[in-house]
Amino acid sequence: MVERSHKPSALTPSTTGPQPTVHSDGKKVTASLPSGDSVEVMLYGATVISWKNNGHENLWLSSNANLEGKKAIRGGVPVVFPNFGPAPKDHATSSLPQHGFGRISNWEYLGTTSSESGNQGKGSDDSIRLDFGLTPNNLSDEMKKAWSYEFSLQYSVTLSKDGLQTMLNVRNEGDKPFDFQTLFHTYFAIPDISKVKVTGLSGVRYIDKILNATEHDSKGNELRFEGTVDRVYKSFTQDTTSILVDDKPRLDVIRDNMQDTVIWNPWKEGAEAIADFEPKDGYKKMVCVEAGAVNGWITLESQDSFEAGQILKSHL
Ligand code: TA6
Repeated sequence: MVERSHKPSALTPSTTGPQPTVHSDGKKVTASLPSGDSVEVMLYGATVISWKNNGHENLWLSSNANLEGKKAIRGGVPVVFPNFGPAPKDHATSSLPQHGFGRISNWEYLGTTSSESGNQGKGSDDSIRLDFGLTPNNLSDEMKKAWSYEFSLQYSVTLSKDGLQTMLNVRNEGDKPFDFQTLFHTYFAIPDISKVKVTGLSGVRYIDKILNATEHDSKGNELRFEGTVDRVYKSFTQDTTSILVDDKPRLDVIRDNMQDTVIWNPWKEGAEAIADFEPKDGYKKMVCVEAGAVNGWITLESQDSFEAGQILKSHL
């Protein structure tokens, strides 16, 4: 059982007015605000698979995504922990799979907290937080053996009128330090990749995974897509990366205590090679903009904790 600093409070009925609703069926937790905005989170991987605002779906989910807990979910917001990409051979994570165990473990649903708007007296709640936890007790024997550290993760997904926030708290519960990386592998739904540009990249160096992991300076502030893109933009000073469609702001990713952003689109060839990526031309309708701490490793000493996250804002 994950110990929590703030235990879930039951939804406190406000004086009057509509309340957020939460439903959990043991596999998935769904929350909605009175405005109709909603979020759906699978316990498998604590993967957010849907985030809607003003009737629009902001996340891309493969039509062939496995939602049965057999495979990392292809789409939404998979949580990468404790290694990003293939684990390096000479590292404590070396026996773990690509992107670690966070996205392929069954998390515990810890509960819900709601907060009221400044709408005194009107009682309209304007945000709802869902908390999920993961400890070694939740790992498969194979994963526990592959990474035998004492840790606890608390993942909080907060839906508000202003957007969706995801925060990860990592705590070292053991007596030896460990290294980790983490990232929110967010698949955004977009209408047409040829009309998309990503901005906020000015002056940021990146590692280009399709050019043998060589380092480059980003030329200008924006990135357009004309083929496979798989880049790690590292050590940002500005905290916001934006997705524009037809030059109009569509989505913002605001990093909190995370220095890196991965940008990925597999394009036609990549999509063909990924069995659960469907439809195959779905690469035209998605782009991954992934806030993370993946350049190097964070070392967490015994009993220390680390917290970081992102805020996603939709302009729709
Ligand atoms: O975050 C980008 C990336 O690491 C790419 O290199 C890419 O292959 C992708 O993630 C998808 O990885 P997955 O293990 O989900 O197939």
